[in-house]
Amino acid sequence: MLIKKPNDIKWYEITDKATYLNRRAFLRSAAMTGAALVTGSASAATLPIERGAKLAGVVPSAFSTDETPNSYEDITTYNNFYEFGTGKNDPAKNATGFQARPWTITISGNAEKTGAINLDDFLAPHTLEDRIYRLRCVEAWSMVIPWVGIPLADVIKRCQPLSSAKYVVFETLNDRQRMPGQRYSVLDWPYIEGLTIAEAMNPLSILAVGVYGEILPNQNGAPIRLVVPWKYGFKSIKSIVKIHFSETRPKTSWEKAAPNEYGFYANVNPQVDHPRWSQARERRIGSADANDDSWRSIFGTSKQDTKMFNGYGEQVAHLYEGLNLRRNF
Ligand SMILES: Nc1nc2c(c(=O)[nH]1)N[C@H]1C(S)=C(S)[C@@H](COP(=O)(O)O)O[C@H]1N2
Ligand SMILES: [Mo]
Repeated sequence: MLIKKPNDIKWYEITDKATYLNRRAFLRSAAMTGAALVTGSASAATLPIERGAKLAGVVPSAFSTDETPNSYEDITTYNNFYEFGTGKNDPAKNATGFQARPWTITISGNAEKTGAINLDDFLAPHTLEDRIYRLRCVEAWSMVIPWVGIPLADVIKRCQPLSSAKYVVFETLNDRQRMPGQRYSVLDWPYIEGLTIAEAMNPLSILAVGVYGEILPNQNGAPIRLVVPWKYGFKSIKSIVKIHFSETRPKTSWEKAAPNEYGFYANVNPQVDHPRWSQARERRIGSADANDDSWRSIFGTSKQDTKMFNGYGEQVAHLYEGLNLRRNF
């Protein structure tokens, strides 16, 4: 075959973003005209590349922090999204052509309302809120991100979980054509995460569909991702296609990969170190020492203290009363 389908393009064949986008645009227009060769340049500039469309009707939230948010640049170029590569800049480069619409979410398990629903219908009953949250990655860096999202509790209530539902399980899209990082067995795909029902119902838990008032960039988990700001970033699963109500606790992706390093709870806790590094401090991306990987910076005092529950203890500490947080890490 002369023309490869877009799906056949491997991300490791991509030399740079512009070439990739041009090729995608070209292939798409070729496909639309029945694979006839289209001359001229199908302009990459016509694609929504750098920034998304503005979201309408977004209201502020009292849960937002007044700390200065990171730049759009920081938030969209320093990412963890292994479905698009393991380097921090890989998702920004490799997710540009990802088509996040149309999108279907399937709700299953122990609930009254289950089934497949398209994203627009899923979101329709909800009011979008600005939620400026701290994000603390287990790798000891942090950011402040102005998300736009909906309270997860409202979604849960609409599903009417049965009393037998103890956990909510989330799954990322499983498609190695569209998510080329899934061709590498760095994790047991699809990416899976979970919360207890009480955690999911906490008012801080949101499903985010935007950043800085605009639709979620692909590298941040388009079109919809979880955000649980008191837990390490890996709990905040991206590009969700399944929400499942379960009686039993799921084995999450990072738990499966390294059970002694990444627990189910993954609450931010400066007193419980990762087996391979301290969690006492964090490096705020964009700050003076953020890109200083020197020994002095890593072990020195220039970094800021990490707070218990990432500073959200007032809202969430009660969820863990009586739980040994060292054992249930
Ligand atoms: N599906 C999926 N979700 C994911 C990840 C991933 O690799 N795949 N990485 C997690 C990690 S480790 C972090 S820190 C956050 C990063 O979110 P951000 O890139 O939007 O800042 O996404 C989380 N959600
Ligand atoms: Mo992370």
